[in-house]
Amino acid sequence: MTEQQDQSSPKRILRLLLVLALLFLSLLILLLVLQLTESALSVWQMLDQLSPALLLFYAVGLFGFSLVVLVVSWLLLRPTRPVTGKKVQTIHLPEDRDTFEEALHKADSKGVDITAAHQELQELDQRTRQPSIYVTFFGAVSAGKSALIRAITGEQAIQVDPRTGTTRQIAHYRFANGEGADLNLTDAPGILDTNLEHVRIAREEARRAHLVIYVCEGELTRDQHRELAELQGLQRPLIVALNKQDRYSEQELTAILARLSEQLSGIEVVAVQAGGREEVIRIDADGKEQPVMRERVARIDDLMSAIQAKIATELEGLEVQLDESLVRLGAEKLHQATMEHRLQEGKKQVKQYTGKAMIGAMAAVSPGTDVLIQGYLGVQMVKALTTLYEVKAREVDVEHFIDLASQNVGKRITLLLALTGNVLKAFPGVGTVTGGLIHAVAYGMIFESLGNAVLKTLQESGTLKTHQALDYFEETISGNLESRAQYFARLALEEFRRKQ
Ligand SMILES: Nc1nc2c(ncn2[C@@H]2O[C@H](COP(=O)(O)OP(=O)(O)OP(=O)(O)O)[C@@H](O)[C@H]2O)c(=O)[nH]1
Ligand SMILES: [Mg+2]
Repeated sequence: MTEQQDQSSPKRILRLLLVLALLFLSLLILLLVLQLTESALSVWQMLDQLSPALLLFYAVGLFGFSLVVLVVSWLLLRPTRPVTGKKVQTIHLPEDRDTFEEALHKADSKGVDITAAHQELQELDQRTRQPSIYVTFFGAVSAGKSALIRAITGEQAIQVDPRTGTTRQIAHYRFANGEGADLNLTDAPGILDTNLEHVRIAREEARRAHLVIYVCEGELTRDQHRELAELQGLQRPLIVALNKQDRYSEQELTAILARLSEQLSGIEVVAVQAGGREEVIRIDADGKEQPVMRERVARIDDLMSAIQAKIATELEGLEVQLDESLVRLGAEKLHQATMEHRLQEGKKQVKQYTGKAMIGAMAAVSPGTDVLIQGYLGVQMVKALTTLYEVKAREVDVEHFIDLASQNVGKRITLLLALTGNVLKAFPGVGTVTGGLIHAVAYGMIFESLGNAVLKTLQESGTLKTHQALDYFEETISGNLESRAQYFARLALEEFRRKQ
């Protein structure tokens, strides 16, 4: 027999078995169908003989039963919210200038660093006082933002350069040509730059403008589309300026403009030519050719008309949008500062309670009393943290949370005590280690983990999510055991020696 035949015979047997199983299964299904049909027919005959009242009773019963099955299935299968995993916190931001100012004072009195947020309020007040309309030039590096402002204002000091990232800071240029409103033209660093600080500066400035001119030099890339969508999402009034029109033939330009207008429905798109410098060949009187640099002609009329038309028709709307945008920017900064302040304060609290728990464990007079002390301290620590995050008391059951956390601790305390005992023994100069010292180290680790776990969920979701906090606690309590035990052993020993 050949090798090939050898391999194919087990396959054939397998296929044969499969066919037999299929036949058997089909027969079984057929029998089942027949059986069901028979039962259905007999039920139908039975129902046919029933009185109408009984028939109705039967139908209602059947309907009720199906409904219960459906509801139970839905309850079992409905998508549940994950207990762990980051949850985006909804931030309640003040809606107008005065509420924002109030929020600033409140945060200031609590010790939050409000400098950055307060600057936005000052900026808002300054821009409201001035009659100028703030127009920010925003777009990719080297799109020609600075060149456009130079072409409009004639300001020769503005740096224009083919190298990317020329503009690094915000610069304002006043422009009044007697027609319409005075403009304050803002030059911003380019976005889509490798320097993320430049990008941050530009994005923030766009949020401080009455009107944003999005400068591009061709069709938009995916990143540029995303950036524009973000600006639209922030309700920034926009005009798109397609710069460097000299690079395109008339047909090309018409086609690009049409595509841009189609993609950016609702946003006005105009073609411009900021100018810049170009190389031309000059022919001398004696016919000699020589390359020279000259300023390219600027074509900015369409953009200027679009800006003035927008201001003329939408001035009130632009002002309202600017106020809202600046309040929102300031409020976001205040929120960040508040979260940072809470985190730092929270870390301090966790450290303090960890210290107290360690001292409590060392001072415990009889076995078991430490657990009572720690339970009390645990509740106090979590309450202090939730108060810091302004979580409403009715939203959380701290005692229940500590009960659950204690059960978790109970499961691993023997292991923790054994580990800390070993770690402590390894310290030079420690003779026989006392039980209090071992407990102090273990509780140091427990409190630090628990406190940080609670802090993490508060920071992420603004409230105490019991299951999430317990998950985090579980994660951190068992991580880096050795080095954490050593750290707390050092602390406990210092305290122990100080007391002695
Ligand atoms: N062909 C052509 N080149 C232009 C035009 N406008 C600007 N440029 C050139 O584009 C380059 C970049 O111009 P900038 O004004 O520095 O660009 P920017 O957007 O301010 O760049 P960053 O400050 O780096 O973000 C320069 O070399 C300009 O000469 C134009 O209308 N046509
Ligand atoms: Mg520039």
